[in-house]
Amino acid sequence: MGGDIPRPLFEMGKWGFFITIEGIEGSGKSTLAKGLKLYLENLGLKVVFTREPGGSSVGEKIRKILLSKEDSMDSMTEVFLFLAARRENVVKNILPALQNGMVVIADRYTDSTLAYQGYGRGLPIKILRRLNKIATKKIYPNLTFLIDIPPGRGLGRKNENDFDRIERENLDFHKRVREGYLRLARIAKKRIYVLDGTRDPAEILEEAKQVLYKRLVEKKKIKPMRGE
Ligand code: T5A
Repeated sequence: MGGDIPRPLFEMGKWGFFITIEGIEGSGKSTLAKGLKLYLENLGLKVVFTREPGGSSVGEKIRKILLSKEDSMDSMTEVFLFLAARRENVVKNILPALQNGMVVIADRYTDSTLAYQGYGRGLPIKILRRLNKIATKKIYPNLTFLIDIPPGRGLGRKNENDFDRIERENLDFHKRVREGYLRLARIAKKRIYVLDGTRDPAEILEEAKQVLYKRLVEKKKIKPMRGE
């Protein structure tokens, strides 16, 4: 199993490996990201963690605007802000790390826009895909973990008083986002791996580690060295 492999049994190719983690509110994305980062570092890999919205200095400022409870905003304004933050993150963090053969773990990326602004808000998926393409310079993940959990359960892990602007949306909105994510996973079967988020975090991490290990080897972005 991947976790038992001592370092440095891997050598990274020139171009790194890009992992994104997706799911509704409180599904356990940050928890999984931390576990995977540690796992990969123990394999001797250089890992960059980033989150969206955010990740860059400009992106973190945009995050504050996007999640502020004070302001309401037009759905398309929201899209442009998420994409502006994404563009900065790609240019400043994701692309340079991949070009330097690192593994990038992103807590949310393009699928969030499709799930929330597309399926949640009802904006046309086709247009959002096109905008994502422009914002990302066509840098797409090698592997995406979608942590699936019923909305009530995810939101129930958080303090209602601290809910941000999007968390405050009604349950139907969050249900549409969840269904949207599952639809995206059916469309992109090879890239998106669905994890049952209702289980214990350690169990979820173990399954993700196994899948990740296989994908790294299959993709030949990372080559097992002698003795493997
Ligand atoms: N958004 C984002 C868009 O609408 N469009 C976009 O394009 C983008 C990029 C971002 C918001 O912006 C929206 C989506 C979001 O509404 P955020 O803070 O990044 O906000 O997203 P959240 O999902 O709100 O992040 P959270 O940190 O709240 O949730 P996580 O990361 O999914 O969950 P995590 O790991 O922090 O865990 C939450 C709690 O649950 C516990 C943890 O210990 C923690 O207390 N937990 C578990 N408990 C039981 N069982 C498990 N398996 C657990 N895993 C974690």
